[in-house]
Amino acid sequence: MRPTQSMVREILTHFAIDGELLSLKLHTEGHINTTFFSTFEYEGIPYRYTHQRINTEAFKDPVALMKNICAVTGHIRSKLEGYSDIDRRVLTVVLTKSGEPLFKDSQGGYWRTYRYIDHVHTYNTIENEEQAYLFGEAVGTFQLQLADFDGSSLSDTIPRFHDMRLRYEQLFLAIRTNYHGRLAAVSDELAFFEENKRRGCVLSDALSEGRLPLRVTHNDTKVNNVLFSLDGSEALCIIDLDTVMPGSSLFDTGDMIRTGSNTAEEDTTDLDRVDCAVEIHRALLSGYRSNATFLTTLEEELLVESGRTITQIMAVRFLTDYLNGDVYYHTEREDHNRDRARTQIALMKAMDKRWTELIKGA
Ligand code: GN1
Ligand code: MG
Repeated sequence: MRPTQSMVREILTHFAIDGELLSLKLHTEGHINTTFFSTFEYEGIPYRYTHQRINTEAFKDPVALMKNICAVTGHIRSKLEGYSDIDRRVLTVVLTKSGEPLFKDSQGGYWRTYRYIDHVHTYNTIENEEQAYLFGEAVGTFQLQLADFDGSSLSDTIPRFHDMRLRYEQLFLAIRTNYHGRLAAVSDELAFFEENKRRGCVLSDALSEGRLPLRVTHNDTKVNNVLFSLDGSEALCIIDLDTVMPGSSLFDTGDMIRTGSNTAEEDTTDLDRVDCAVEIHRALLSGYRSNATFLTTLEEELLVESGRTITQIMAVRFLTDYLNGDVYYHTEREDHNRDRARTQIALMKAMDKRWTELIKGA
């Protein structure tokens, strides 16, 4: 159940925020957590905040999750000493009045607050090569900032999050259950997944066999999780740190390619608009490489493949949720998850059509 305005107003009184609440608004994007934006006035100046109720179906241990986030943002902050606009380059957690990163409400919901980073742009699709380069740079910067962070101190907020074998097991379970009777509507998609299963497991298998290094990665580097400066000259900050945990660098490049190179939005119903923009793809990778100076030969070799793999894993996850009756992702229409899955499949097909160009440009 979505919390009412008056519930949220009460919850906000438990955070260490000065001033008087001027406005509170529900944010409707984001597939997992419930998000509100607020403005408080203190000594005549407005200050904005982001408040989120953590989805505990997705994130079973919100306390461990916030411990990760506090540690990671602290580490990134230490790398940014000297920047005058440090608060625009890394998220700031606002603690509760008793000094905790989370407030537990009377119904058992877990809430957190961040300072809102203002005067920025976000995009659902990349518009040009300059933006793509900046996006790539930002993903590389994020990984570089965390290159010397001890990953063993982090909890897995969602275990085996990018493990394709697990995602296929979950799909097969949803097919066997067919609880919502939606199976007949997706036979083409399932045939496509069957054909692509083996190839889709390349990253997961290389990681579990120790051929790819385990790094500290973001795991949700979709384009609208990046804040760009208003003048368009910089990608300042990557937000949404819930899934920062040990993983492969290729999970991040993959989601960057999936969301950055697609010419259409993730959930378009007009599949003719879906394509993989070759020049944008090239710019994403060159921006990324300019900072990701640590890649092994195999990581380098699998960069282009990572875009295809992560597109596939999202396709599988969206379709699984469709079969399960839309229990994981927020949806706004009946076939929303099926449409999302179809878009991802269309993007994979577009990548395949352009594969030679993509490899050449990389
Ligand atoms: C979810 O939280 P949000 O909307 O940034 C999902 C990602 C998917 C994404 C697809 C915890 O991200 O894995 O890539 O939707 N996050 C989780 O848009 O499942
Ligand atoms: Mg997220």
